[in-house]
Amino acid sequence: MTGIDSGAAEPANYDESAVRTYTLPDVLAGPDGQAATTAEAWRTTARPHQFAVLEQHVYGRRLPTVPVQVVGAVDRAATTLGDGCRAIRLQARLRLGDSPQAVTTDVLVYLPTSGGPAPVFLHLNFKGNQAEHPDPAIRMSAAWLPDDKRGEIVGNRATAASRAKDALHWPVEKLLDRGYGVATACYGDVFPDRADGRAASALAALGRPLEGDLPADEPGAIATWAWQLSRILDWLITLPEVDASRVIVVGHSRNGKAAVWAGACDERFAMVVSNESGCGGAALERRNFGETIEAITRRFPHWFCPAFRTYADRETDLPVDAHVTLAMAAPRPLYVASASDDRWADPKGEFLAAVAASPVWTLCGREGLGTTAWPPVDTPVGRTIGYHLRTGKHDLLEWDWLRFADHADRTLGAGARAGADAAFHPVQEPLPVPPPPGATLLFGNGTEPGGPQFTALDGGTIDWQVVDGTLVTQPSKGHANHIVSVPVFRDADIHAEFMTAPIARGNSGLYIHGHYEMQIFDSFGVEPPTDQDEGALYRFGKPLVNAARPTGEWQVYDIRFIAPRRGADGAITAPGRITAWLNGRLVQDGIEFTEPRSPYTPYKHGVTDHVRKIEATLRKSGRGPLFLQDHGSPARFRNLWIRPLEAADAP
Ligand code: GTR
Repeated sequence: MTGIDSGAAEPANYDESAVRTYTLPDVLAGPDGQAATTAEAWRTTARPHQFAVLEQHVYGRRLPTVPVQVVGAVDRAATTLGDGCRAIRLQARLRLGDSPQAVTTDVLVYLPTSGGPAPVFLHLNFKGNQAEHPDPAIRMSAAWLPDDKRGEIVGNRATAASRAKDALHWPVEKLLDRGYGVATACYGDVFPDRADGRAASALAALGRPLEGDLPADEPGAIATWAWQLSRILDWLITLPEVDASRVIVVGHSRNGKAAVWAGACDERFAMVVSNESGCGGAALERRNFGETIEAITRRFPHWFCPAFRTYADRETDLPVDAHVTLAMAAPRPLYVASASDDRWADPKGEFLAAVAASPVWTLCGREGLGTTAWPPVDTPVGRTIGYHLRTGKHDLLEWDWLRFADHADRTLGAGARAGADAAFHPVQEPLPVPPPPGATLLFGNGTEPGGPQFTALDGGTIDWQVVDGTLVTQPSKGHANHIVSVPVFRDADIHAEFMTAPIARGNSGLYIHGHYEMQIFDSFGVEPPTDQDEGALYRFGKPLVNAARPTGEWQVYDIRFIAPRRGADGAITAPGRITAWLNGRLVQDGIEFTEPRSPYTPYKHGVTDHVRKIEATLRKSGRGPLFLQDHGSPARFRNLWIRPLEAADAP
């Protein structure tokens, strides 16, 4: 799905050094030009003002709500998709409005069969629902579609040859497996994507002017597609299986422009995803890189409001820019995705718009993108705004979707993998990070009056040395000279700063409760990292990304540890869960675990009476200490602290 016409044949500037210097309009400015300084002022004054400017100069006026009715009955069936994935499939034809000219749109939905109401990803497609998935029961689209040369769309209608042709771009089974529902409809249902498409569009039934000189702020196709997304939402949120507070709007390319505008017009969308929406979407217009206002309004005169065209070759006069469009999503989660070869969409301009939108999130008390450095390829970054630059061309692929799901897991606490710790976003720089209130310091820099809050495995004094304010592992032959914290805890946030040594591959680890090891290992540059590399929950889960730094550099773990719960008979009744950040990157996202798997636990090696006592306490109370592992390498530690999550464990 490279869109219908990638624009690659058009001449464009692709020279970064030829990008003009520019000043962006102040996204926080209200009607009097004064910047909002509170979240309240943003909401009540600056946002409505900036929204109106976007309506007036880019997308046209927001289209009105109309009643939505299901035509006939909803076709509902339990089905089995690829990989034996079970799903509920819904197909419904929705009539948008009650005028005789009202258009209809055909919506296809798959919902997971387990769990409560599901969060749902909604996107518009380019070739009809039947192109989106191999399920033979999907109804053929009746929409007007641009002909293609592959015989899939002939005479402006989809043919059977189009079935499943876009399935690579919609990983339904993978998303269902992650606990998300998915919904789609064809953009052609409400506005045929051609210069004279207006007359046959939904705008006729909405009483809009169809030809001649249109008002400067008259909405076009993008506004109409955004309106279609909202009307589908009207229906989706009536379904008991849909979590109405967690519908995520996604769009690719021109449909990405529609998705960001839908998110701006309709704050019921819980999260907004722009996939390579480029010019007129997420990319800054002021950067003359790739597609321009001149090119887009000449090739697609029907997409924007007429006023937008007047900014061709004078982008710097536009009173807004793409950062303002993106900021309309605030304070909700936003995700901006680019692709490295998609120069026409200006990947860097998409990133910079997300950077420039971030102050709105800050004002609203959330962190925006959290970085100003354009990340390397295939390295997702961000906080409430997420961003990635996928390797490859203009496209929407499974990898992109799974990153959107990661972002939704994290920011909305949605999906099967999200837990109560979705909001765990520890500060990891600059180092050292001081212990927060309520934390117990186990070792700071060696000057603490009580000394390190650790004992040797026999309960006696540790033989690990304090050198230059760091606690240095004293390796032993049997790799069992671990040390164990005096304080015990059940659920806790654990912070550890460490440096690996160039011996025995820097092997060490944080053994939580002596059973679950967050790995410390020289894994810098290892791709792909395994469940034995740094960032792994040893033998349970590899890290989501390799965030390891080289040996000799300080690194930092922040771990939210939720201990497994056990019944009276000792059997696990609820799994444990870990969310962990390593060096500013999320490496474990609510991973669940049950019985310990490591053969190296201190309950098996170097067992002493003291260790046996610890094990007995753990069995009885669910509370245990933190062990620092000796694995033959003189790893260094500093600034180790634990913040119990339960009042009973508070210092
Ligand atoms: C291109 C257009 C882009 C983008 C793309 C698509 O021709 O110039 O703005 O929208 O189409 O939709 O694939």
